[in-house]
Amino acid sequence: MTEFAEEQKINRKILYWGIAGSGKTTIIDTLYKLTKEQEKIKEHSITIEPIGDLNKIASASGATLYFDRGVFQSKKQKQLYYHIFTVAGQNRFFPLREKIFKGTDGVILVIDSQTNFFEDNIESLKELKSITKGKLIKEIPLIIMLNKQDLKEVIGEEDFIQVLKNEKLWYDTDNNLHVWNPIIYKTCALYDQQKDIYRSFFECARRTGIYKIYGNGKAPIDKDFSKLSINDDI
Ligand SMILES: Nc1nc2c(ncn2[C@@H]2O[C@H](COP(=O)(O)OP(=O)(O)O)[C@@H](O)[C@H]2O)c(=O)[nH]1
Ligand SMILES: [Mg+2]
Repeated sequence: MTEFAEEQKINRKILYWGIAGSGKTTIIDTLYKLTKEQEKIKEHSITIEPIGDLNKIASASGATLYFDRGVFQSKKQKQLYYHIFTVAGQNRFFPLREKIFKGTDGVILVIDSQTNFFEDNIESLKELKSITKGKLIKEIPLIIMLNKQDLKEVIGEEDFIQVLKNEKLWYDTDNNLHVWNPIIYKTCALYDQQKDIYRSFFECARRTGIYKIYGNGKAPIDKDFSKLSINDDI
């Protein structure tokens, strides 16, 4: 019986990637609180709930040591679980990031929007690109959070689209992958001022579902699925 139930489980892995201090741990803390409390966020009803507590391994300074991990269950499809990880952003943790990346179905890139971190963010994106070996967007949906938008001197959406274009992660309208261009959210992760924390997770989760169900693990391009609501699936 238990075994049967086990077999039915669908697991999806979503990874928050970005430089140290960009806000990844804060984001999953806020996501955890929002989904635990099941508050209504503007137009959204929450479709996941946390299972157990978050696992966070931090150094004395509060920086993530190794990674953070949380498990969330879909409320509509009880057999569907999201395993959410964050990486430790410091350079020395590169081998660990490579390991944690394995099996990832969707990536949320967390940008520290403060202008003085512009180059560091690009380096982090380049590292992600090298680990994913050409699979970003094509096989692994990518969502961008321009985080810390509550601060002054922050980069805007257009600045980051240019970065994505330079990295060949932004398709023109004549390419049928363009519907899967990364969605860019301007976020704040701090719980009391949170902005688009659930929404950015939701869109990544939705895209991982669409890639699996309609694209056989790839971005479906024969039909425009990008606006398709798979609310029932997440
Ligand atoms: N002002 C502001 N601070 C943030 C935001 N997100 C995270 N922080 C702060 O940035 C610092 C680093 O955040 P943390 O989540 O530990 O970053 P991580 O290394 O990516 O996990 C902490 O002091 C957070 O409170 C945000 O959206 N706005
Ligand atoms: Mg952290």
